[in-house]
Amino acid sequence: MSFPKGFLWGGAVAANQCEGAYLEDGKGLSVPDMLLGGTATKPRTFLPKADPTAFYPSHQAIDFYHHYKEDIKLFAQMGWKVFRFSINWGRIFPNGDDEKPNEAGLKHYEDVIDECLKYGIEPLITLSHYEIPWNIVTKYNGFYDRRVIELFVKYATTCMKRYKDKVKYWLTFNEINIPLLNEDGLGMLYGLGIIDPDDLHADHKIPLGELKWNWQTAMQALHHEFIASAKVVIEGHKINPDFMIGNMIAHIGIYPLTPNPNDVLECLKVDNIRYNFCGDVQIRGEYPTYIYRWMEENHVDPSYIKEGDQEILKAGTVDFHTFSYYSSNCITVDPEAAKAAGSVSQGIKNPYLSATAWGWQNDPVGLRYLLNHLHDRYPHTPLMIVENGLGAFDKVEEDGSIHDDYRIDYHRQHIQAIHEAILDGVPLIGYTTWGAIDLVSASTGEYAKRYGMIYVNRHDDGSGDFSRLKKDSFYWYKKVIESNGEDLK
Ligand code: BGP
Repeated sequence: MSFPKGFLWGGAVAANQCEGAYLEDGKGLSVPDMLLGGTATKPRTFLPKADPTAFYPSHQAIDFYHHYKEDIKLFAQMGWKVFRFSINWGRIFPNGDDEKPNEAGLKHYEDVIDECLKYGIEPLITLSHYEIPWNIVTKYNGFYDRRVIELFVKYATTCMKRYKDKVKYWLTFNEINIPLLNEDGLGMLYGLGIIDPDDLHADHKIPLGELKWNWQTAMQALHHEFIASAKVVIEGHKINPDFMIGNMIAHIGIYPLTPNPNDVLECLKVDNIRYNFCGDVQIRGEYPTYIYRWMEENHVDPSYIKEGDQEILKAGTVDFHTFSYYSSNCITVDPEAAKAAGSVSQGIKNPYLSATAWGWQNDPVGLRYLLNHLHDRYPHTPLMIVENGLGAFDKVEEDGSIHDDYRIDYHRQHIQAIHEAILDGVPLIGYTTWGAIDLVSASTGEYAKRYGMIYVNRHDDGSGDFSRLKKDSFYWYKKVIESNGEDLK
């Protein structure tokens, strides 16, 4: 048995990481526009007031805004069946709460969609990929404020009505669980639009009142995103009953560091809170029982759950479940053992795996495990991997070739693992590689961490003419798609 007929092969990007043109055609500022670039060892920094003299890689990104025709043509050459991209909320409603949408923004995405359709590429649109309008952050404290639910629903349904005959696949919030797993708190800002009060400068005060960055704040805002997402599912199906509307979860595989039953139990708890909770709400349509004890232990008062919310969650369950997967790490209750094992990005090192320069451990077997786990948990929900890729430094040879065999190996191993999961009986409908074209990294804000199968000549010192080059992985992925996953050589 091979990959199913009609399997959705393709690639994924996010508007804020590729478009650039950050103030063009009426677009308003959004969260990533306020973040300076970092490096593998120096995190991205947040400036609550944009500094005109500083270099923000995402302001130009790879200038996809003006290169989309050329780029989609390259995607078509690879044989893509689907292209996942996000609409930047601030291009449609520059302040997030404007009365009328910005026609130039709507028209721009319509052109991008038409360009995909011209080549028979199915658009898969993420409605919110860390692109909350800045005005929503400063005026409302992001999704902490219940009024933002309706603002998001208005934005989402405006897009859905406009593109209803052209776009079938939609995702509401990218990596909705990100506030639950980012220890540095960036997930609060990216995912929920809430600024750390410590980051507030005197000249940019926000009426935060007593609001703090804590679980109470995060869980309330997250609840509002659940309601917003469910409402968009309900309204979306009225706009076009054939829409497939999905959720999106960030999955990092986790294992107990040792067979100590306490490590195993801790791993289960972490898995539930960080990774299962959001999917359980969005797929089963209700809060899982385990969350109530955790909320109590973490001083979360659920009084933000209002009458009628349960019904909305039940009626607004998603049609398919999508997720990102890059790496895995370990969990232990023993701080000494953790120290001895060493740490990697967002967790404890697994001695059986190797890691990239950014500390992301490569674990294809973990992907097969996860696919089986998700299918067991949600047996009636189709699954799709909408992000998987390798961030690496690439070298351009004198003749313009780029030999990224490490990236080919990464994707080969993961596609093999996916194939095994399909043989295990997992109903997977598609796979979009992350990046597919180089772009600005979400966590570090740099160009140097490249994911693409298409190279973009643009660098962290602001140099580069944005020209595109095909990497070896470009030709490899084309073969994979042509053979529907048979030819992985
Ligand atoms: C996911 C995000 C993407 C993307 C990717 C890679 O969390 O949804 O936007 O960027 O991770 O992460 P990074 O760019 O930090 O390497």
